Amino acid sequence: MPIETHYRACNLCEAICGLEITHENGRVLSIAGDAQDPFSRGHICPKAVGLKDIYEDPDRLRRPLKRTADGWQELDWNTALDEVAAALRQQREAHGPHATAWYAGNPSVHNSGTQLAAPGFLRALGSRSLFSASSVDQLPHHFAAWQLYGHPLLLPVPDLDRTDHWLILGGNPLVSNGSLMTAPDVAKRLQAIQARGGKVVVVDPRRSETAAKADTHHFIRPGTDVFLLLAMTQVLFAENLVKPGRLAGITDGIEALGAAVAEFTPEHVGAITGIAPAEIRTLARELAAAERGVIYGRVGVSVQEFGGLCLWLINALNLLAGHLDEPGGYMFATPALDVLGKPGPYNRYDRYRSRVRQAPEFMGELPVACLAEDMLTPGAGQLRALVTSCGNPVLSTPNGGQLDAALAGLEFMVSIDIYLNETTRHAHYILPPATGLETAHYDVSFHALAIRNTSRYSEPLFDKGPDARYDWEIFEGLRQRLEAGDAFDVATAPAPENPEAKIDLGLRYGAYGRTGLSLDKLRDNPHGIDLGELQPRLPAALRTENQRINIAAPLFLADLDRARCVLTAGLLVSDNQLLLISRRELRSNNSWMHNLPRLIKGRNRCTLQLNPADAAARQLVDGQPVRVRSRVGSIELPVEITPNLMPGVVSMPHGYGHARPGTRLEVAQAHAGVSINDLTDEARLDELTGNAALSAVPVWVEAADVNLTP
Ligand SMILES: Nc1nc2c(c(=O)[nH]1)N[C@H]1C(S)=C(S)[C@@H](COP(=O)(O)OP(=O)(O)OC[C@H]3O[C@@H](n4cnc5c(=O)[nH]c(N)nc54)[C@H](O)[C@@H]3O)O[C@H]1N2
Ligand SMILES: Nc1nc2c(c(=O)[nH]1)N[C@H]1C(S)=C(S)[C@@H](COP(=O)(O)OP(=O)(O)OC[C@H]3O[C@@H](n4cnc5c(=O)[nH]c(N)nc54)[C@H](O)[C@@H]3O)O[C@H]1N2
Ligand code: SF4
Ligand SMILES: [Mo]
Repeated sequence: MPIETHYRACNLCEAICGLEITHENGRVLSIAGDAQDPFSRGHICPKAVGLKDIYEDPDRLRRPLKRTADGWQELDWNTALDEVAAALRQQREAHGPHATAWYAGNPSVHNSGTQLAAPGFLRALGSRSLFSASSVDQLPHHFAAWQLYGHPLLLPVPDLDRTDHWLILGGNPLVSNGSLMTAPDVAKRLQAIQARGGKVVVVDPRRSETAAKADTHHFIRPGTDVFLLLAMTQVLFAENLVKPGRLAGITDGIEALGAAVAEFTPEHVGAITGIAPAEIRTLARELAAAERGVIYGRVGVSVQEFGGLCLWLINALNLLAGHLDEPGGYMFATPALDVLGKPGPYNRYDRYRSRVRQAPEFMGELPVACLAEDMLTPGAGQLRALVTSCGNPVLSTPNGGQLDAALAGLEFMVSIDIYLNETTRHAHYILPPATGLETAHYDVSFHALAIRNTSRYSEPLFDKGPDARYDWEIFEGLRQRLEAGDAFDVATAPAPENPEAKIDLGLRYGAYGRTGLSLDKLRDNPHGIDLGELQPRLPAALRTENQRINIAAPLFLADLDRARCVLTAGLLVSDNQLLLISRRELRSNNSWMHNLPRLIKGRNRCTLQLNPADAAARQLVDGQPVRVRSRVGSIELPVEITPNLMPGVVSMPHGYGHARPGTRLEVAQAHAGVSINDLTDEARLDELTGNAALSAVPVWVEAADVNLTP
């Protein structure tokens, strides 16, 4: 066969870059950026080659596995689906539907098959014990969108290509490639802001890769962004800089907001944040003065105790400064495929609570920080079984060690996953779907979060082969069996429905349906279709009952009391403790791409970064192994001394900690590192939204008395 070229979107992160892949006889020869993709314009990052490496990884699972006394046994698909469905039904009969929990991880939103087919399975499962990576990531964003705009998925994004002032809190897009902001080649877009005379400002306890390229960087003490944001809001009111423009007519509560923030002057919050009052004033004034400006916050301000308040205030500041729904500001995409669903009021909040801690449900899910305790605490309603899909919560959720132990005690667990890893090793069955290059893909979520309206569909590159199942076939297979019970007969059951039909229908009835957009049209345009720059969408897009924005929503105002208490009492950190934060790295993706030799090779990146002053105070030298302890655990890793960390703050990557028995990850085991989430504390939660407070964990750091192998 001759060398052929295939075009598809990379589904490894939110940037959705177009790829040009050459291949011959079922082997990938090269992966490059697709220069003809109108959105990504040829950009890729080092992770893109991971698609070839995942496809070829000898450790990737291809057939269902069942745990037996003699180890893992391969099963054929029908037997595996029959046995799993029977076990799930048995659990339901024995303990009721809610005793079986579900955890969906991050790649769920990067897989249209999973995204579209999992809901049907969950309806058949009937459990409300649903958990996901959203509660270690972005619930505050959804919460603010729901409170202000009426729907949790109505998320504004920075209009990067037209802004002249970009203020970033707790995001490192030059490494993450952007999040809740789909913007391929963010580095070039950032440079373009500077080239047209604009300014980029970063607020981060670490001088991140993005901060290094910004015009200004401010260190902030982790977890205190809420105070900075309150003070910036106070400055806008105090200095008469509030100018919501055309949105004034549809916004309620502006006065009430001014009254609520009045006490939070820059002088009042300066000490706790570590940012001088004059600098706080400048941050507020510059945002207000910018003709086209935007303040944007991401993981760093979302995974903290006041994540909900932070995201509220980020939205509020954009509105007050006249940047909401304005070109160059904070805008809403108009996706080709609508993700909001049925019109009508959104009421998925506090309809039920987590079992032990009584944390409220939001968006139909409970905080994953509560998952382990709801499994471990005996009594009525105890969680006995778990289904995971696309997730590795042992490494990705707070106090992963506790969850690790809880999973070992479950009566039944099944994982839909491509690896036998730290989490799935506890499963009784693993069902591995075809993945990546073997699948068709449409970015259901990320076109809706993109800084430009675009649409792109990817065909599978390789045939998955007769022995593999797509993720949607697995979900549909389980759904049918749960619904039919003993009456299920594989010979007569209808073939699982390919969710692609839903995409086609959505496109035809969507915002661009009239212009002829359909799946066929996307098939004819393999580089994707540009649908133009972002358009103002308010008030029509609002989903609030009265079609107005209440910028002083009562849930936020009430939550201010928690912030007031902390401001009065100060942070609960002793003199010899440091505050732990996380970092991401370019050649890795959360916990699951460490088994790919090309990406993991090189120096050990699982290090504890700390400031020279903090190192000197502890008499530590670069590279020395240290022990890091928190309320919940203790780990050891080498120290990396760098002025890029704010004094009093330490940083390490998440997603490591692969040295656990019973996994099938040969490469990752050799680069095991340790898990930051063996230190993060499940008790630390943003009580408003249920998001885990992974940032600003108080820890003790001291020299380790044993040598670590590098
Ligand atoms: N301390 C700390 N913890 C964090 C973070 C942090 O910054 N600091 N970040 C948080 C964030 S933002 C996130 S999103 C979470 C991520 O948390 P998780 O989603 O729980 O973890 P991942 O590492 O993304 O694990 C992905 C899993 O999906 C599997 N997988 C990959 N591709 C496929 C596929 O096509 N199909 C199926 N079925 N499975 C697949 C992988 O094998 C792996 O088991 O971690 C969070 N945890
Ligand atoms: N290469 C790579 N890309 C990825 C991922 C990956 O693992 N690797 N993960 C993907 C996922 S799931 C996500 S959600 C996105 C995340 O995308 P981003 O949010 O852009 O990524 P992070 O690197 O987590 O950036 C968080 C920043 O917040 C800072 N920070 C920590 N605590 C605080 C705080 O209290 N206040 C402030 N102001 N800043 C703080 C950290 O120092 C860090 O620079 O990245 C995605 N892209
Ligand atoms: S930036 Fe994200 S989407 Fe683009 S190539 Fe890298 S991993 Fe893929
Ligand atoms: Mo994430």
